[in-house]
Amino acid sequence: MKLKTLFFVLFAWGVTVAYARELPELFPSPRRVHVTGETYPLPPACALAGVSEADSAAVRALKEELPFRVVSPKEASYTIYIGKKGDKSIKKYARLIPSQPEGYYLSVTGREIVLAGADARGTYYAVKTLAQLVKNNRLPGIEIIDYPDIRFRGVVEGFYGKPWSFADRVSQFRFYGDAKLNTYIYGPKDDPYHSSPNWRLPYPEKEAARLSELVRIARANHVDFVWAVHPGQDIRWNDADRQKLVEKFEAMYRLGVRSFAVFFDDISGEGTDPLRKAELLNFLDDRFVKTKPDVTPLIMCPTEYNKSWSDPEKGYLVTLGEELNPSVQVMWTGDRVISDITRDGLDWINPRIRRPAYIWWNFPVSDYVRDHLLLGPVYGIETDIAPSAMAGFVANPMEHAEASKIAVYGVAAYAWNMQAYDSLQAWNGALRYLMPGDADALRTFAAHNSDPGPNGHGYRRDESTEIREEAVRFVEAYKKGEKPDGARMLREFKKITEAADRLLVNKENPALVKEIEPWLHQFRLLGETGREVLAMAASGSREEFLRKYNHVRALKELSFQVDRSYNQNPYQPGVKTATLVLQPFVNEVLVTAVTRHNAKYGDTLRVETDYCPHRLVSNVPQLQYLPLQLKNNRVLISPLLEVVKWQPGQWVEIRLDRAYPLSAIDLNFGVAGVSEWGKLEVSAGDGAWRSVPLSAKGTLYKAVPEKTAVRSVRFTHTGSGEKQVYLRQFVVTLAEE
Ligand code: LOG
Repeated sequence: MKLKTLFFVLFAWGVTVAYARELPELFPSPRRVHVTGETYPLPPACALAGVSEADSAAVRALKEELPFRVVSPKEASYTIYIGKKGDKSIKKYARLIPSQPEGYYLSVTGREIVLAGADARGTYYAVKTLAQLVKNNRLPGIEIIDYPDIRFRGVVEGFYGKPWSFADRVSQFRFYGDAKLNTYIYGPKDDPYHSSPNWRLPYPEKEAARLSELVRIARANHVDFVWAVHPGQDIRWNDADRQKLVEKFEAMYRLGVRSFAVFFDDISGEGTDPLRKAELLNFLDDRFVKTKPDVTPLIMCPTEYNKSWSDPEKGYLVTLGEELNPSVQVMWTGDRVISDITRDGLDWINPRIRRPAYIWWNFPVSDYVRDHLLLGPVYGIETDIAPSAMAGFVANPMEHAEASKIAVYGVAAYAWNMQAYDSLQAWNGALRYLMPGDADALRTFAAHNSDPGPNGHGYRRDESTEIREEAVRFVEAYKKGEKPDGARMLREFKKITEAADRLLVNKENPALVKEIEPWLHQFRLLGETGREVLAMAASGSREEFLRKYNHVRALKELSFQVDRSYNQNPYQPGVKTATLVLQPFVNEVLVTAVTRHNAKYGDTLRVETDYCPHRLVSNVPQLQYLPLQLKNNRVLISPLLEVVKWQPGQWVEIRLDRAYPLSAIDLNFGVAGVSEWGKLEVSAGDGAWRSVPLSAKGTLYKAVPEKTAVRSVRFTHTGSGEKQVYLRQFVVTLAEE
């Protein structure tokens, strides 16, 4: 039997179960593994064959991760062969190397280690896998054949809000190296030199130097640093702007960048034109990308970057598909802005753009729900999609870089080996990777901080899954007047306080602790509050109840203070935790307990739950599910950063829980001329509407209604044709009564 055939017969056995248990967990899961059952001590001295030719990052990683002494071949009884297909050092093994880019063959025996890549990156990944195999200073006898499903895997730093810091990015690149992620797309919306109008200017010297340093560090971890420009909001389709783009790309090239992207998301006006866009991109592709042999294929993000925003009649995507050079990659977020990635979804988009979509997955990005953390497992990305149906897969993270690694870890596992993807396994792996010593505490925290709460995108996640049914059961029984056993809920709330305390003093991952600290304080208070409301429900005496009641009020006040003190961004300020299951649980038990107590003792204790009694009603699809915020006497719609497409006759209304006198209504749709196509009206709730005049200052509009009480405020598009606006501000201020 030929060596190769023998090898595949061996592989057919798969992982020998008995030894698999001994094997350290490999991440991402290799495609084929055969363990021999032997284990060997790490060689103290060995010869290195192939170092001079092999990829330098791979050799460096090998020396860093495995502590051994290099000796001459004559002295050595052990040899490490390292190299890529075509190299002399690994010639003997060439036939075993998979043909896929970035693939590798790895073997460990009592005499040698072979690290043979399909290319330089493959060699590097072989080393990364080898490092994971070390356990108690021993290595297993093993053979691995491995390669990725998806060609470009990684992260697009494409969110609104505070861009990641230099240190954040350095830490990410090291992590991507470990996770076999090869792509980082730089596109933070709040970098002025990325977007309009300053995309035309070069970076100031200091920032340029930092970016250059980042590019170098990315490369050392085999990560392509893709620099993206976002010129669409003010681009003019003329030669001057074309040249400005080329100049900017040239400047970035001089800083070391070898991969480029052009984003046209979240823009309106001229820049949306697909034909002009294709012309410009082809120009950049022909004149810049293709003239430089070391630059990778150009990536673009269209304006209609998801199915729900695409207008088949106007043929935007089809035009791009037909006109764009075939080598240009086209990004896509799925059926919606924030959405699952499905086989059907790809079957829809790929024929239109005439190429496999490059997935921009909007998870765990939280720029539309900044008061929440999205730390749950990665799911909703289908594993039966043909890998060739996706040109790339990048995740858009939270502005919390370290915390985003939980989700990025899942994406790495998925994109490398979709068939082997196991959502919970990847999640647990991520928690251990981030905090080996406190993984269980981090798990408790993450399990209750995963749903974004109601939001304009209608995107929701599971949360508190392990305790959810128990919470429902308890509340139902308690409301019916039974005395349900609260032991499990009590245990969970204790676990929450313990987890918060441990994480607050954790020293393993200070970056993570710093990012989540406000939420840890909130989480700790939730644990305490949960225990105390359960005590109220179980309380036998009036005195004890009152004591617990007063404590809960104090805890609620403290929680309110955390919410008002930290994370005060102008969009969704504050700090929310466990809002899907546990906060509603606490509130329901509290309300029921107090109501019952009042009835029994004739007391008039009040309960404050922090929910907003007012409602937003709208027939503008993008606004329908936006939550309202209540800030002192101001009721406001959570601002949106995307372009809102508003059709004639469509309206948005803030409906108060009762009629109030108002002191002001403030609107900002990011455009002037609003009163020419829209009208603002108020109603006392009797069905009769009266118009309120608006006074303008730039794009800011203000109305001061007469002092009669108002129940509803609505703005209607009364003009003709679709309007494209930004919902920057819609605030109703209640007057003192
Ligand atoms: C933006 C993105 C933002 C994300 C989530 C794309 C292509 N663009 O609605 O910058 O982080 O949604 O809010 C987007 O997704 N617009």
